[in-house]
Amino acid sequence: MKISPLQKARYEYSPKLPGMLRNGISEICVKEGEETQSVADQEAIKALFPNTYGKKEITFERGENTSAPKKQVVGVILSGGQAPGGHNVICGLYDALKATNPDNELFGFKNGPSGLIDDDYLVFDDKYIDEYRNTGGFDIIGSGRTKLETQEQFAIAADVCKKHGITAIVIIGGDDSNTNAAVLAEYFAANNTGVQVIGCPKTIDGDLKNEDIEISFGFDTATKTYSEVIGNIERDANSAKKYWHFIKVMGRSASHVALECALETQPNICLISEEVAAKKMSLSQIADYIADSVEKRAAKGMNFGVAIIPEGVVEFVPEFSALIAEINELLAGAKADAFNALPTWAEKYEFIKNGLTKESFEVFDILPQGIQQQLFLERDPHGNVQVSLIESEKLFSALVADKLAQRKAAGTYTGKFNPLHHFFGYEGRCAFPSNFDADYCYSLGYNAFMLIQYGYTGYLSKISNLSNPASEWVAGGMPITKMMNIERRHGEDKPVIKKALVELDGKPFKFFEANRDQWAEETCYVYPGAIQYYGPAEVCDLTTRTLALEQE
Ligand code: FBP
Repeated sequence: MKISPLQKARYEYSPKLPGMLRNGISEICVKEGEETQSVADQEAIKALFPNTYGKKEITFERGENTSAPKKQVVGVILSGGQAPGGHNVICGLYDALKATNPDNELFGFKNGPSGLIDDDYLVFDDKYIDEYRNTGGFDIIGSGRTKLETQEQFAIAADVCKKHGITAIVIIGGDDSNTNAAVLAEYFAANNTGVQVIGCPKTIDGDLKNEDIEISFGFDTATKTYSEVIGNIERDANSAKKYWHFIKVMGRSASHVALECALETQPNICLISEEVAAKKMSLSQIADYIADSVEKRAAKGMNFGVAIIPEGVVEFVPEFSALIAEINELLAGAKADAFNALPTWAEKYEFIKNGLTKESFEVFDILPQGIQQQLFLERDPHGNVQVSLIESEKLFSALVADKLAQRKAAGTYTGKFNPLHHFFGYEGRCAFPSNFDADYCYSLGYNAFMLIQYGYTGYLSKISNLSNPASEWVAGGMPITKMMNIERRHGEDKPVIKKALVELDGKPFKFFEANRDQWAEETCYVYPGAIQYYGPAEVCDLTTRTLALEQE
């Protein structure tokens, strides 16, 4: 395999561990803290997790390692969307496991959680691991979105573990995967399998965070990657002075990615879905808000700009959600066949007009035809509209163009508006991890093994104090049940890790809110440039603006 000079150089990078893990395995001791309670619905969660609920928070310290000597055979799984640093979690896990006992083994279950059920795995050795150190991607073993959640799957998992003598499973995933890790841990404990389960917090979306988990890994690198390109686009916009760039960024429902990119690059506009929902903004109001910036900038001779649109924003517009719900209903079951049989768009349009309520039809009618058709063509296997596929960057630029045409007709606007569209998502999920993610992930994996070695199960590997240098980071573990509450999902009450959305009273949003009016009218762009892997720590090891503001 041909490798790039950077990849070769990154093999040599030594990830930084938290100070208390640096003196070698023999000098890591454990300190137990308080017993924990779930963030809400304590009685219900306790009843569902009788064997793993209420355990103590733990931290590691320098001191004599008192863990029981035992051969460990650990299985690791990558779950869900890629996030930079996943390889380093596995490298850290492997290094701690081998440093503890060279006979310990690490199994990698392939292509996500299904690998455990299908008993599809590889066993890591030094040569294999060394090819993936400090690299992006999840190709070391592959990832997948199969959920481990049924009793049948758990029983098969227990058999697979028994067959290989597996003592622990590490699940590297987001909120859903770690919820399932907690359920699996409970099953293994209830059935006396002797298999422990540890989770590691992953997702570029940044929505797996709470008072214990400061940041999910991958968010730092992905947002730096998008910010680099957004900064480049800003500079291009400011050079050519003729385009408005509408840039959609990934992040599923939450707007953490969009907000972080805005804090890094100071664009003219950044929509925050959580604010759209809180203020119950309509599509028309959002379009007016952007058009105001276009108009004010045009009045100063600046017919260019940059707008960041979070991936999930349309779901947060109340009238749009109502429209989607009606469309799902309108095309439920056999009605979809009647609709599909109509030969022309004009006939389909009439069918829609007759099927929707007046309010929803009004919303439908202001959408550009391309988006209207997308709503009826792109359906998921259950027949529902796939909201994530809606090209909201094009939707908003079209709505803004309509607003500006009206203002032109009214004689209040005389500028030019040439929009261009971009979507940044997959570009950032497999970048070489920043030093922060390389260090954080390696530490999460190393720490996960220490949790295993000390006999813990149902815990999330926890590294905190992250806005300080790595030497001051704190390593430990938190019972996953502590992060859970009961939520209604698919018509059922389920114990889940609470998803973190952008907090409108949090410091990152407040900072953005205090500055955005100026950014909307003037050109205040910041050009972050490429991730720096070598050089002074204040350039190379800095984490996100979001985390820095949160910990101010
Ligand atoms: P995870 O929640 O699994 O980390 O994935 C996040 C994400 O990258 C979202 O930002 C995006 O909406 C989604 O995955 C895309 O999924 P897919 O890779 O299946 O297209």
